[in-house]
Amino acid sequence: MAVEFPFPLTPFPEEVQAKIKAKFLGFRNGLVDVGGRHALPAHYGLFASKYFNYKFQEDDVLVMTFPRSGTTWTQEVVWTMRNKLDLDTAAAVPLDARVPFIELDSIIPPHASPPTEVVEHFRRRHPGTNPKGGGVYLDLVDALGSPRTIKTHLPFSVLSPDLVNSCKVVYVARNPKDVAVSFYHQQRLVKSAEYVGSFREYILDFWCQDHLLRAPYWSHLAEGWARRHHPNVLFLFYEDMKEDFLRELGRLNSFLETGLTESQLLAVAHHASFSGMKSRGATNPTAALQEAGNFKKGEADFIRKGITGDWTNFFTPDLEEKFEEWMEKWQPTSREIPFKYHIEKEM
Ligand code: PPS
Repeated sequence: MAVEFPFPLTPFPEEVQAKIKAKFLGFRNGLVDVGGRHALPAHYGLFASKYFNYKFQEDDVLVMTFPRSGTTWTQEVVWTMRNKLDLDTAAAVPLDARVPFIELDSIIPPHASPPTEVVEHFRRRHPGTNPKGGGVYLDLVDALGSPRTIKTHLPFSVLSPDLVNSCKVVYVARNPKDVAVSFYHQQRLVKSAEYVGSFREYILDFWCQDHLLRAPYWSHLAEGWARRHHPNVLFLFYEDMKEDFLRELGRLNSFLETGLTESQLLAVAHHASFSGMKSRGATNPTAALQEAGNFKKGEADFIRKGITGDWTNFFTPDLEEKFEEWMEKWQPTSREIPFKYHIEKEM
């Protein structure tokens, strides 16, 4: 029996909605606050209970992140490791079909359409059902053969309370300054958000106010960090993966029980290198979204720079000061999580 979704969905106050709608052209209906833990487009309400009640399988692995924290990279790594380095399939099938994004139905705006092949796939499985309300991406997850690897940006609290006892979760965190820069570029790029303001406005009016898709950053991180010692959770840092990819692949190998040899891990590292992933053309991770016209032309690539410390190229001293004030507000989590903002030597 379905359990009632435990959080209120509250639209942001009118003046905040007006500010959001003026600068994020994709959020035509504004954003709703989900119990102070997460902000999503209004039509998330259609799916909240489905996600909360979704039963994961014992051999599922969920890649969970706040956006722009290394999700795509980790999806590629985990899929490749769990599929015995099947690079032929990796080359032929886009990552978003191999590792579906479970809540994408609640992000694609009601005025836009999911890629045709995703809708057709749904129609074949559910003749006569309306794909709009049915959850075409949720259905991609349902249709996936075992062992499934699944992407989510949802925090733990809005998924099944029993999640960590049902399957494994790889939680990836990245320092908030690089996330802010990367998210700024991504929110300009994706038409579902279509941010049209400056970086300055983005930081002052949206990020530091937590008036942002998926905000608050720190509550998401706090939920992941609190579960880091659970045997079914592996908490990774993007910066550690940049610093010593093989070491982190070793940790994944133990956690996922994939039993790969040293030379196989080297092959995974090669396959999931930044340059490899950026250049994979038609099979790149976001091929379907790109083909469906979901990306705005003239913006930075989805797989952009892939470095630590790019924030220093965007933050002026006064923006940094405001950002630090925002970090203070989110103590103790913002002090507890030991982020690196620069790394000596990137791989
Ligand atoms: S999303 O939109 O939330 O799914 O984005 P996400 O995949 O979490 O994060 C995107 C950032 O990760 C970088 N990236 C990588 N870094 C290192 N190595 C590899 N292989 C790699 N693949 C993606 C990507 O470039 C984004 O960071 P920025 O700083 O914007 O370059």
